Amino acid sequence: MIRPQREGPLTRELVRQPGGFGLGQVPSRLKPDETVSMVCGFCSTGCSLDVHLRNGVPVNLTPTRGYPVNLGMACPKGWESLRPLAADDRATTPLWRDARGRLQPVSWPTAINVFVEKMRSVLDTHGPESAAFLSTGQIPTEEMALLGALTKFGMGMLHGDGNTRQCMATSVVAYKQAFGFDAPPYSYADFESSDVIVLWGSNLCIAHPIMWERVCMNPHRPEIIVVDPRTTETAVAATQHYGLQPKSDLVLLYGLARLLIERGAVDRGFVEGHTSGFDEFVAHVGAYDLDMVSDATGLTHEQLERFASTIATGQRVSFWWTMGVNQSHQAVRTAQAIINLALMTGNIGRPGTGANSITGQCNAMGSRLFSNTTNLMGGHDFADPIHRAKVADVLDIDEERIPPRPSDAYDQILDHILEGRIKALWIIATNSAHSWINQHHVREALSRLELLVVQDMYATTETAQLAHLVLPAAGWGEKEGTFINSERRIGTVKRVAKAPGHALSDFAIFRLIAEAWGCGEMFKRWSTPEDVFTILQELSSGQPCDISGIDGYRALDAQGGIQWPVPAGTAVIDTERRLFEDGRFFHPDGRARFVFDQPRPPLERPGGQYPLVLLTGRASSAQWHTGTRTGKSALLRSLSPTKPYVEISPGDATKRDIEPNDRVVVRSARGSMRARAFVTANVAEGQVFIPMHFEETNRLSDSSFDPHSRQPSYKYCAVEVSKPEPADR
Ligand SMILES: Nc1nc2c(c(=O)[nH]1)N[C@H]1C(S)=C(S)[C@@H](COP(=O)(O)OP(=O)(O)OC[C@H]3O[C@@H](n4cnc5c(=O)[nH]c(N)nc54)[C@H](O)[C@@H]3O)O[C@H]1N2
Ligand SMILES: Nc1nc2c(c(=O)[nH]1)N[C@H]1C(S)=C(S)[C@@H](COP(=O)(O)OP(=O)(O)OC[C@H]3O[C@@H](n4cnc5c(=O)[nH]c(N)nc54)[C@H](O)[C@@H]3O)O[C@H]1N2
Ligand code: SF4
Ligand SMILES: [Mo]
Repeated sequence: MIRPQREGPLTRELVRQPGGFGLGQVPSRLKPDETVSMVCGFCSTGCSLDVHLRNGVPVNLTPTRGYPVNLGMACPKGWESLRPLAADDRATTPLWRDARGRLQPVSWPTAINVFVEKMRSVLDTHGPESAAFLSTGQIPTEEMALLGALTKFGMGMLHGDGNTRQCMATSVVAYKQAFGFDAPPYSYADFESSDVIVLWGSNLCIAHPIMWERVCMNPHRPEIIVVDPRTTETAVAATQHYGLQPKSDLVLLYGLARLLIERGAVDRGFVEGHTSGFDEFVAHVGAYDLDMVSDATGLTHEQLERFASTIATGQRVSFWWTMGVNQSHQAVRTAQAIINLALMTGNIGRPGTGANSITGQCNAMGSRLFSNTTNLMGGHDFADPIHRAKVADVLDIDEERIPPRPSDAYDQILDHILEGRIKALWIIATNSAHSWINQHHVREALSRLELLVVQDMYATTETAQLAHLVLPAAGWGEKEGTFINSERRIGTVKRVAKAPGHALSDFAIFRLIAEAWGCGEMFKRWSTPEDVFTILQELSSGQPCDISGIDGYRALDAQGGIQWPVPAGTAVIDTERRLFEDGRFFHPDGRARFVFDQPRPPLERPGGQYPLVLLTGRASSAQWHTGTRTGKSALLRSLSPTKPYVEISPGDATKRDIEPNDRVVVRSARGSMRARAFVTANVAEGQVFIPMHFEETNRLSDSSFDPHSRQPSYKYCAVEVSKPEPADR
């Protein structure tokens, strides 16, 4: 039996008020019949939603009219945002796995006590590398920052990463090396002012439907080019679709660069004035002639010529990329090859241009800047003594508390667990046992832990079901803070509903743990999310992501969100801003760099037993990742298939005697899953597609990573599809 030992004032307050008022959570300042605007908690578009209260309870919501992002629109997930809060399987009390292996309700003081006792025992016995955390791009920045500071500076952990590794790590590294800082340069207004829009590995219609609406508002009759091996919803709506061979993007990009050079489409003035490494790049792409590029990509000479000439003749060309680029074995160099096209043609820093990485989760950008995982909070560098001194000074902590190196990456954390070096893991707001690549690997790792803590809105997620300790968390709408969207816009989220049962905001949970750990003093300034926002402003000062000039949450609400940077003293803050209008980048010499490399083949090639390439990704605008939230809405469920299926081309189906809707088995060298055959010409012969929303999908995927970003290559592995054999039935 574990008894509460450390009961500080916060814990005592919690015992008095189980709902958690006062625990760093600003008590609701709302009027009972108010309408409250706040940023959506699903994707990185960052739409604003108006939540309507009646008698203090949210009854409905509508998209905010005049908000500069969504202009009165929302996608199905946004409209249904309140539904997941009321689900039956919300985690309402902490759960601890008893001696018989069952998760049993325990009180908060007991849960916190177990957490501190076990975590401390692991760290004391085995050192700072023996416990780690995995966090998320889906909680407010203030919560992420508190978690990152608590674990690394308070508890003395060295390693912590997040699901943004699965998603944005590639863009972070690509931008840092090319621009000198992780800085997506655009504003959504650029969707409306381009005359050529290139969507690379991005299914905007499904994954960012409101950004697609912005594309549709473009009055310049733009050429819309989609580069995707599949004929996606976005490809169908485009004016040009290039259905290249999967993972041949890098060769295609170098081939396009060569064609543009040959046509004299280089903006010499821009290249000479603002970049470095162009001559070397020209020499590098010389080898990528039409025959070679056509062989590698499967595109004809005519297609390649047309693609290049559309870019060459465009006045305002914008390049946008998402997971078709970031989730690859050579993702960083591919993203940089896109950046190179924008730089060499001078398509950056002007309206309607840019090398623009579209973010995934609602607050992935907050995580990139402030989670204290890969970067020291505020876009700083753990290895830089000046940065460590600055952060220590702002936070008023001993510099020795800041580790001199960044955390290991997600996959390395899992490897360390398998090697027995990491013994305790704290997972917050991510569902690794569904979403991580190669499920055998992650499930094996999680089963070896002495302590697995899962902090989630639901106790029913695949990952929570494996936990020793489940901490029940409030969700979007039940707490306060800020999110940063794809175009660097900071907006607020608010508490319009009370979390069910004893669930607490992540912020309150982190504060309780800080107090019980004995480092509450370190966080005395961190008592409300808005207090933390002020600290983050101070930390950001002087950085490219400087937000010290924002006058608190009130200013964010008054202005329809504010894009970073906003240095102190900024007199007028424009609603839409893009970076690099002065041609100055963040490297010390002010120049952007051409970065390039030799293309490499993927780790696993189709052939023999597994002749097909498996692509994975999003399937509908109504489904969010592992479905823990969207699966709770009957409306959203009715808008998307709920049973596993595999998209297969008519030719491949015929070869295998597979009819539409047949039951099939999909196998890879890792494992297998059952599915229905969806026979469609939208996938090319030799390729199949399975949505990531099914738990089984990552049983097939292969542990392959980009070497620079360590982002998983989710969109390429070898499989076979067949009718079930007697043994499968
Ligand atoms: N409805 C909905 N919206 C979402 C999400 C969701 O779960 N549901 N998730 C959000 C998140 S976190 C993210 S990261 C984004 C992801 O947004 P997207 O990246 O747009 O979505 P995906 O479907 O993962 O991948 C995009 C495309 O990459 C293509 N692709 C695969 N391999 C290659 C290749 O080798 N080359 C090229 N050029 N393309 C390739 C796939 O066919 C797919 O159509 O969506 C966000 N929005
Ligand atoms: N095969 C394949 N796999 C993929 C991808 C792919 O394209 N193909 N895409 C990858 C990408 S880009 C991403 S981003 C990941 C996403 O992978 P995950 O992060 O694992 O997916 P989610 O379902 O969004 O999980 C978020 C979890 O947080 C919980 N949650 C929500 N809000 C809160 C909160 O406020 N507090 C707490 N404590 N919990 C909360 C939810 O209930 C849910 O369990 O998947 C990756 N996996
Ligand atoms: S597009 Fe994204 S941010 Fe907008 S309503 Fe839909 S899920 Fe929310
Ligand atoms: Mo993502």
